[in-house]
Amino acid sequence: MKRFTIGLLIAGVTFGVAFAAEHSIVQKDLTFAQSTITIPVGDEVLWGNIDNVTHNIHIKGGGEDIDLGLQKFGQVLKHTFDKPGPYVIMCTIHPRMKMVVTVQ
Ligand SMILES: [Cu+2]
Repeated sequence: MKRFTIGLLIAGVTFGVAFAAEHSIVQKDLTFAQSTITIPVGDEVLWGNIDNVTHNIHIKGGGEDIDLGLQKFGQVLKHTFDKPGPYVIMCTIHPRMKMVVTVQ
């Protein structure tokens, strides 16, 4: 019985870790490849700039206002979303570049 309980506990921990995932979104032609994405709390979003210009990632929502800085061609910026809510992601260099990450 004890052995069984420990086995379940280990399986539970493994299961929990397997659930944290990464979501990749590229920036191309001055747009985000996806305008919206819905992810679970704790997941990470990666933005990859494949435009031949410099972009920026600015995150607003969930009581947070985060600037990940400048992002040159080929560079990947990432952020882990630990709190639920809608987040507006934008490029401050090209203000028309926007997307929404919904964390639930
Ligand atoms: Cu930009």
